[in-house]
Amino acid sequence: MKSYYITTPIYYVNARPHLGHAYSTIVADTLKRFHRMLGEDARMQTGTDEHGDKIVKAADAAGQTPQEFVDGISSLFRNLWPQLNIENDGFIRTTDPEHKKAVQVLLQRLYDKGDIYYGEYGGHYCYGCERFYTEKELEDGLCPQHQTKPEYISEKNYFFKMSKYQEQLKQHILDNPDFIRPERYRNEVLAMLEGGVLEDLCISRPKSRLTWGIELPFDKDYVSYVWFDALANYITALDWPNNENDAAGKFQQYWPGEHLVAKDILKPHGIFWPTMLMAAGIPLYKHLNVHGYWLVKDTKMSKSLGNVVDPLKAAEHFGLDAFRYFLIREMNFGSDASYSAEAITTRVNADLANDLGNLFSRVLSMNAKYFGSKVPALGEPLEADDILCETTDNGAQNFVQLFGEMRFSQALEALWVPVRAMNKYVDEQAPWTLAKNGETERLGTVIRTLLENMYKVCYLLWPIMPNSSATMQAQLGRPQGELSEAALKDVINYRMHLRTGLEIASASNLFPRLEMPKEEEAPKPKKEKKAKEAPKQEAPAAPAEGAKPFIEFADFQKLDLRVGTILAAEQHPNADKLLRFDVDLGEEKPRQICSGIAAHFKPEDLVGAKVVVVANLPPRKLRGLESQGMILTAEFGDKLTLLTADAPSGSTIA
Ligand code: ME8
Repeated sequence: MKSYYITTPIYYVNARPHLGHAYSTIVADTLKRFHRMLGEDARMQTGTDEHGDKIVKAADAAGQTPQEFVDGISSLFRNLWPQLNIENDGFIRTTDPEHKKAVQVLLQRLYDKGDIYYGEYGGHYCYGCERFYTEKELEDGLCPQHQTKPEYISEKNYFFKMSKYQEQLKQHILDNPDFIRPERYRNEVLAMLEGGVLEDLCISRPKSRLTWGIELPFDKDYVSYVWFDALANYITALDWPNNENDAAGKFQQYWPGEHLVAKDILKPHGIFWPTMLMAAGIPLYKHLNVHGYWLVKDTKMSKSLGNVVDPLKAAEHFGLDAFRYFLIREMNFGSDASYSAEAITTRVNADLANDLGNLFSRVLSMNAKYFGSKVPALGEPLEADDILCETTDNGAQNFVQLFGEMRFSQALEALWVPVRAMNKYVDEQAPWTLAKNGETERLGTVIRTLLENMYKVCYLLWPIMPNSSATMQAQLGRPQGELSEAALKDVINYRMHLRTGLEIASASNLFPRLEMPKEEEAPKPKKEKKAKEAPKQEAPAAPAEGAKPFIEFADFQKLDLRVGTILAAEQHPNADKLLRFDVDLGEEKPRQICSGIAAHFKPEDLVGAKVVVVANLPPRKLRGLESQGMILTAEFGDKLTLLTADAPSGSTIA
């Protein structure tokens, strides 16, 4: 039997789980279920990342020991997943003794091979990010993520020779175009690999500074860097290294697997982890699947901004399956998406209450009225019946293909083509008229055709809405049996699945309409608050007619203008006027910027251009994509040129 292994990030235990964590974990669960539906031996893995400075600080703040603290929060994650109907097969904690031993084996293997060396390092250390920053990467001397002043630390540490594997990794990505997907993230990683020699990775922290970590097996004065420890979970959870060469063990059975992460942790997964695997002589993962952020009012939902949504409360409020459906349908995998009570209400009412729920409810109650809830026989089909069946067959096939390509939103869209076609078919065939005219055989054929097509759709919805799918299948008199490749092929390829004469449900009310919420009061992001508190200054009158008013020098100084290199450019997927760019501003990750200049430039002509960017505008969503800055242009009549500067990425303009 083919096997399939899907992992989520292991989450930090410095705060409670939120919707972002729930999204990744629900996607992993739907993928596992989808692959079970394909008849594969599918396994899903999640867990918690419990070492490092961040955790020690959070434990201190809570007045607990690190161990007490991590035990408490880790169990919040562990207990949440079943409540969201997530069936993870494993839950790993990086404080598990087996994991610690395995990480030590990995460290020792790299050390013995000569891929770990001892050296001196000085840098600006941000405790929030748990990493060193170079001078260039800081913004006004502050950490770009946390806006706090990092501490300058110079110390001796151990380094992993990441640069040694740079070329090999680049070649692997070039040879395997979907190794990192969607493509924009592959391009980001390639840009990092092509942008100069990789810095070797500092993989230790001296115990004088931090003891909450896994001790290096070759130096008792140091603990492992949290990322080195965390990434290894993907194989230690399969009992590596104990079963490395055991064909019957979990490692051989499931590795290499599939990883699922958001774009925030692209670099550790796209660069650190594959080079670590290369050094250890372990095959690389199959794919790194990268999704975007859930935004609340155009700002990333994150614990540090205090604008998080509690997934359990949302699931309780909207209904668990409706909530799962919304998350999978609403986010275009790879891009950002917006979460709000309005968005979920609109989506659930349209797709579930109106389209799917209404279809089940009206067809089952007509069947009850006209046939005493017994499945009617199929008579001679007419062209309209064949067209409907073809539409459903195509929708089912497209769904399976798109879902397998991680295009979840499009997959569900494809499945809703038959759902809508069925509602239209009811309206056009007007069973009530057939009943009135006594055309019982034709009436039976219409109802039976509908019931059969409804069965196909609800069977396929199981990975996303397991409970509702099972209920709908049972309502049609065919409770879900064993999942297998043959069963799925049968559902997709055959048109008759129900039993004539069998008594089935007489009503269905799975997805009640939701009340549109009153003006939603989401907590305001802290950043926004800060900006509002800044005192307003009246500017003097305009210098000349038609020109803008004078501004204070202090206002000008607030602008963070920087040189950025365009690494990638493409048409915005949802707007003709916009282009989407990845721009290197000398930061850890390139920024995504959307700009309304599509009418003036071809995206491919702009790659490599060094442009001027306003870097401190708050991120804003433009037609579904977050734009993290603005590219400056000069306008004359209807001509537009880009403002460019011949200086390295990240250079400040003053
Ligand atoms: O980074 N939208 O843990 P973490 C979508 N321990 N997904 C989101 C999200 C959002 N707004 N916010 C968080 C770590 N996530 C490390 C990982 S793995 C070896 C170590 C999800 O608790 C998303 O999956 O900060 C993201 O990658 C992850 O939570 C980060 O979780």
